[in-house]
Amino acid sequence: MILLWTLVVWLQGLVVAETHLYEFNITTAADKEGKTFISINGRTDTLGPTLRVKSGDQVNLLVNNEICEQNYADALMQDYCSTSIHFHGLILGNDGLLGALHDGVPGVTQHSIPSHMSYWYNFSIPKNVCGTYWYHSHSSVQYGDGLRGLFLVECEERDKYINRVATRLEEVGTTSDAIAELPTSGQDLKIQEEVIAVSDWYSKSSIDILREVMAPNGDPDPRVEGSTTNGDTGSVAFVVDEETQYIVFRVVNMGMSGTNVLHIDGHRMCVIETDGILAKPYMVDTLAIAPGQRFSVLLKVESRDPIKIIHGCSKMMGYITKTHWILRSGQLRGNAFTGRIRDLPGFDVAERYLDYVPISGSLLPEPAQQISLDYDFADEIREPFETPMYVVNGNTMNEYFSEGLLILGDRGRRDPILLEAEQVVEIAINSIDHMRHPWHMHGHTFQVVSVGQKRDGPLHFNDADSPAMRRYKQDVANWGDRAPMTRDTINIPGHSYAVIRFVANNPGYWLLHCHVEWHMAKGLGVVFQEGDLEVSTLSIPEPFEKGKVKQEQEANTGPTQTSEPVSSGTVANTGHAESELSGYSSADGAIEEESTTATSKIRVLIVYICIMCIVNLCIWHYGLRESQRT
Ligand SMILES: *[C@@H]1O[C@H](CO)[C@@H](O)[C@H](O)[C@H]1NC(C)=O
Ligand SMILES: *[C@@H]1O[C@H](CO)[C@@H](O)[C@H](O)[C@H]1NC(C)=O
Ligand SMILES: [Cu+2]
Repeated sequence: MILLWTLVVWLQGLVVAETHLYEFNITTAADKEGKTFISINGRTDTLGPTLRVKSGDQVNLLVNNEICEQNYADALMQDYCSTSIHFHGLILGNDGLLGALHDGVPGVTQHSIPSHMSYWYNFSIPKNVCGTYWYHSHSSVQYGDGLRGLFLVECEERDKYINRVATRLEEVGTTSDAIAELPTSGQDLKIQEEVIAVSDWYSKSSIDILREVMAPNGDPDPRVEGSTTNGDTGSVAFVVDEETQYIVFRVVNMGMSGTNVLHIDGHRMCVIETDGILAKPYMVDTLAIAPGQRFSVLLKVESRDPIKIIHGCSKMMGYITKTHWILRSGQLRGNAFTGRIRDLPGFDVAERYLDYVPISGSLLPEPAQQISLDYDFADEIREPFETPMYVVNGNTMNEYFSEGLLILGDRGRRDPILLEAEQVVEIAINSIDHMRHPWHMHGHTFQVVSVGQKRDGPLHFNDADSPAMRRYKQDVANWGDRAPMTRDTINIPGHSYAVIRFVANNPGYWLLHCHVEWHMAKGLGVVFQEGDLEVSTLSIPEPFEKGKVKQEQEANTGPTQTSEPVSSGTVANTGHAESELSGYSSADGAIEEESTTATSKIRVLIVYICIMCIVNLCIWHYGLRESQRT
């Protein structure tokens, strides 16, 4: 019987795994104000279609690069014309191909996709990956111009967890911060899912701003002039179904710079996810999201009246302030918030690394390798664009990149920083600079062991008596065997540090970089080498000419069927975001082509036959026992 059960479970696994075939036609377009931006599949805003999949699914994404119609002589524009896609936060398994080959970093893991060429990103989502991710170009400053979108991975475990947290909130209310003693299963509650993807906004296109940033005396921090929410520069409304009791918001900062802040008037938010990792429920009044970061928060809808969502997007001095709305059908917006973002209850842009801890796991053991990285804006470094650059331990990120590919053994001017394979590695990222920077790690989520406060200074592991070292030691002792906050992007205060810890068990070449697009262009990051890599040219997917692929595609694609996202159990995905200006609708339908392939249909058929056989077997088995009894 156990054998049969395992078989059924295994077969169910097969049935659920779906193949998603996506195609991105990437072009340039002009918006209403005449600003040039990058459009995916003809969209009219700077947010691409949402890709929504399940853990274990296969994703086959065809990218067609039609960004530039002509050839350009200048280096910045040439760089801007070719492209690549990075799947931010997705730690892909090494199934057939090395997971690193899908990381989408030109010069490191792939050749960039030239004008009028195409490229396949084919990979499967590992079973243990579930949560809120996004995709974006890793070429030039294209993501700010629109080459970005949500990548949402669903799974039953997450839905059940959200339901359990909501059930607990029904019992204990939302006043205490930490919510403990979750029930083993949840009640029947109506939970609606919505997305809040925020970004800063500029009146010029990113490539025009980049020209100014890379000028001989270019400012690395161009002035933020506005913000967008779900691609919209105005106020957004989330329409709540009549019976909805809770909303789970997936919050993503897809911006080029600047922390965003959210506060829901008269309500507290319950944080349950940090960058794809389920977190122990923790109530906050105000949420801060650094560029690249994601959170899921659960909101108990306490009022049937219109509810304000107050949104601040930081600029050099202060915040761009917007009011969005949670409305019942037919309700109108009220008066916008007129106060100051800094005065919101619980306002704090520092990482709450002591509060947002994962639901399981423990502090990784003492590291075998410790690395300190000091970063600063270096006025004297002027290559290769004759402009001041950022340096990390004296090098700019561009120096690690290769004319060929690191993953094929080609080398840049600096060798990548070696990580000890299979060992626990600890990295202190030190801001010598006075500004706050959001750092993102490719290929790993990490434990945030310690984060300094402003002016704690750098952490050097050989300097036993610095303020940073004292805080770090205290934090390590405090964790004991509890797991620290785990994520892939972290905000580091000026004149301070963060210490991250992970196991170097994912072979590849991985970037660790500031996620401010302008700072990345100015070299703020490093490249790690992890493991011994033997990748042959044969296993590297190559960009190719489009004409040739079309026939292939027709041959491989079975009957096309647009699959509606299956609403899974307790969390209904209704996607009601509606907007004042451009009628934004949740982008699930925007994907042009999503189909199960013919082969997977055959597989489903086989599985169906198998299940019927098993059912028959069970009936026969049961019948036999019954007849023996009588
Ligand atoms: C990716 O998948 C598509 C079809 O789904 C196939 O035509 C193509 O050859 C695959 N490419 C790579 C590099 O795996
Ligand atoms: C992309 O462009 C090709 C060629 O124009 C077209 O056949 C295809 O349907 C387009 N795909 C999408 C998703 O818009
Ligand atoms: Cu990234």
